[in-house]
Amino acid sequence: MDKLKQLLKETLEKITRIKDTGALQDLEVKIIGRKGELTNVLRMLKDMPEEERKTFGQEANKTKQALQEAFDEKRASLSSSMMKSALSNIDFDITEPGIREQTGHIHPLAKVQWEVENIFSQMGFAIMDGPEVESEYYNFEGLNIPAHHPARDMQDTFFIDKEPDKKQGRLVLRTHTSPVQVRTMEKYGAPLRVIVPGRVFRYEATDASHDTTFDQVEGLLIDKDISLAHLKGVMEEFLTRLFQREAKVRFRPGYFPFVEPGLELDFSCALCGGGGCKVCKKSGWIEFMGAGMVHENVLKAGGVDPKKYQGWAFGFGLTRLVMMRYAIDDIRLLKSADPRFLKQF
Ligand code: FA5
Repeated sequence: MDKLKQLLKETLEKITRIKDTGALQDLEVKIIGRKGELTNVLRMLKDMPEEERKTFGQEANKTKQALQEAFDEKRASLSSSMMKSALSNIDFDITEPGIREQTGHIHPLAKVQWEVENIFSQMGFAIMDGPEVESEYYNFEGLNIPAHHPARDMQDTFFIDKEPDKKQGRLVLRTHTSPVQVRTMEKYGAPLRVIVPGRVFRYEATDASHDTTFDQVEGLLIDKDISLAHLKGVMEEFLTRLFQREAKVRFRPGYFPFVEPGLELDFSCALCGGGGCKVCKKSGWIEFMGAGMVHENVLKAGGVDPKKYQGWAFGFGLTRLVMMRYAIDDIRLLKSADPRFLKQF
C-alpha cells in the first residue's frame, strides 16, 4: 500500500514538472504502460491472499485511474499552451475573412468537343489532328478543288505572306477540317475510321451566326462495301446519344467537290422532337452538316484504291452545335473571353 501511495505521489509531482508532450508520453508508458511500474504492481495481485487482494486491488485501480486522469489533463493543457504560443507568433488577424480564389472552368466549346469525342470513340473512331496553317494542296487540290475552280469561292481564305512551295502551293489558314482526310489516308491507309475536331478560319464578315474563327468536326470512314446507309446509322446513333433523345436524320442533295454524291444532313429538332418550334423554324428539322461519299480523286490523293475501298465523309460546325446545345444566340460570345458570359456554364 505504501509503495502504491509513493508511486502516486512521485508520479503526480513529475507530471507537474513536465513541459512537453514527448516527455509526458514517456512517463505515461513508464508508469501505466503495458510493462509500466504500476502494471507490474497490479500483476502481484494474483499471489496475494484473498482478503488483501480485495483491498489492495481496489486501491491499485483507484491509483491507476487518478494517474490516467492526471496524464490526460496535462496533455490537454500542454497542447492548448502550445497552440497559444504558436498563435502569439502570428502577426496577422486570423479571424479576418479570406479572399475567394477565382477558379476557372471548362469552356462550353471544349465540353461539347469532349462529349463528341467520347461518343465517336465508343463507336470505334480514332481522334485525329491536323495543322491549322495548311498548304493550298491539302486544303484545296487534294480535295478535288483545282486552282481557278469556282468552288474555291465557297470558302474565302486567309493566306500567309510567304513564298509558295513548288508542289504544295501557298500556305493558308485552313478553311475546313477536310484537309485531314487526305493526310489521314496517306498516313494510315484503308480501312479507317476517324473524327477530326479542330479550329478553322474564313475571311468573311461576322454576324450572329458567322465568325472568322470557328470549330468543325470532320468524320471519315473508309472500308469495303460502305454506303450512305452506314452514315445515316452512325449519325442517328451519335445525335441520339448527344441529345439523349431519339434523333432521326434526313439527307438533301448538296454540293462539295470532294464528295460524290454530296449531301446536306438535317436532324429532327431536339427541342420539339420534330413537331415544329421556333428553333427549327416550324420545320421540325435542323440543318446540321455537309457530307457524302468520298470522291474517287480524293481517295487516290490519299493513296487508297477506289476499286477496293469506298467511304463517306462529313463535316459539321462544332461551334454551331454548342450554340444549339446551350441556346446561345450570338456566335461571337464564344470567343469573347467575357466572364459575364463564360460564368454561366
Ligand atoms: C465544309 O466546310 C465541308 N468541309 C464539310 C464537308 C466535309 C462536306 C466532308 C462533305 C464532306 P461548310 O462550308 O458548309 O462545309 O461548313 C460546314 C459547317 O461549318 C457548316 O454547316 C456550319 O455549321 C459551319 N460554318 C461554316 N461557316 C461558318 C462560320 N463563318 N461561322 C461558324 N460556323 C460556320
